[in-house]
Amino acid sequence: MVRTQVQRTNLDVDVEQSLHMYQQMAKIRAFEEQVNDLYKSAKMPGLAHLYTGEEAVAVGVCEALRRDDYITSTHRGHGHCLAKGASVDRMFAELLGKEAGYCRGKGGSMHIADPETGNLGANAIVGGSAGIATGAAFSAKRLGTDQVAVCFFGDGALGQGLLYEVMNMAALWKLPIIYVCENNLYNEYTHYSETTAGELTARAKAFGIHSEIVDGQDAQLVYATMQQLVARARRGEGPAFLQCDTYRYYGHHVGDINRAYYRSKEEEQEWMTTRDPLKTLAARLVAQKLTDRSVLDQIDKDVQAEVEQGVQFALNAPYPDVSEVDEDVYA
Ligand SMILES: Cc1ncc(C[n+]2csc(CCOP(=O)(O)OP(=O)(O)O)c2C)c(N)n1
Ligand SMILES: [Mg+2]
Repeated sequence: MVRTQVQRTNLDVDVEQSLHMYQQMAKIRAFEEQVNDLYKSAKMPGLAHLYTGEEAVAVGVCEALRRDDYITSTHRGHGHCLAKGASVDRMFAELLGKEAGYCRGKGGSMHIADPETGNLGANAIVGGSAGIATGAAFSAKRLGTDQVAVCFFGDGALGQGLLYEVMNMAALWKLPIIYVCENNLYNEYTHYSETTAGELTARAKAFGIHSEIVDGQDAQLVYATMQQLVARARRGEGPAFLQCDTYRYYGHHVGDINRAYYRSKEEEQEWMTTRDPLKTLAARLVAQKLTDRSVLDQIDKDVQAEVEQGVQFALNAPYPDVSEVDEDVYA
C-alpha cells in the first residue's frame, strides 16, 4: 500500500524494446491523424475520441504484457487496441463500418474487441469495463492460467461506483489485475479537480491496493513500472493501481474544436512541446547514443506507409451485406 512517485533511475529498458515502443507510439500517432482526416473529409460515420498525446501510456503498459494477458479499454481506445496488437487495416475497416472490421463493421470506434490479442473490448460506458477486467482476472486466478488483466480508464471513471465494487473484490481475493488510470486532466470539458475530491490514488489505498503514480508521457518509465506491477500480480500478490499523468492533444472527440472555454492554447502548446512522448523518447535515445535520427525517421516512414495502406484497404473494403443487418447485434 505504497504511493510512490517512481523516479527515472535504474530503469532496465533495453534499446530494442525502446525502439519497439517508439514504433508503436508512432503507429498510434499516425493512425489517429488519419482518423481525424477521415472524419474531416466526411468518410467516417460518427465521431471518434483521439488518443494523440497519450501514446506512452498504452504502449508502456502493453509492452509489459504477454499476448494472452487481458486488457479492457475505453471510449478513447484506439491506442490501447493497437498497442495490444490489433491490425491497422481491420481497425480502419471497423471505423468505416466495413465487413472486414473487428466487429464486422457494426461496432465502430468505441466497440473494438480482439480476443486474439487479449483485448476484451473498448467500452462507451465510462468505467464500464472495470467489471469485465476484474472478471477476467478472477477467471485467470481460478483457472490458474498465470494471465493478468489490465483495466484502462480515464480520470472521469473515478466517479463510477462499479470501480469501487470491483477494487474491493480484487483486493479481497488478490486478483491479478492492474487498474490503469489515465489522468489526462479532463472529463469531457471539465477539469478533473472540479469532479474529483482528494488524491486519485487515495481511492485504491482505501482498499489496501498497492498504488503508484508515474509520468504518463515517459514510455520507458511506464513500462518499467508496469513490469514490476505485472510481476507482483503474477506472483499472486494481488491488484495494483497505476495513475499515469498524461494529456490529450485534441478535443474530447474529433468535433470538439473550440476548446478555449475550458482550457487554454498555452496549456496545449506546453504539453505538445515539452512533454510529447515521442519527442521525449526519441531525444533521449539519440542523446544516449543508443540510436540515431535516421533509424527513427525510417520507423516514422514505415508506420506511415502501414497506416496509409490500412486506410486504403478499409476505403476499398465492402460493407456487410444488407441481409445480415440484424446479425451479431444485441439490443
Ligand atoms: C456512464 C457514462 N456517463 C457519461 C458518459 C458520457 N461521457 C463520455 S466520455 C466522458 C468523460 C470521460 O472522461 P475520462 O474518463 O476522464 O476519459 P477521457 O475522455 O478523458 O479519456 C463522459 C462523461 C458515458 N459515456 N458513460
Ligand atoms: Mg480524462
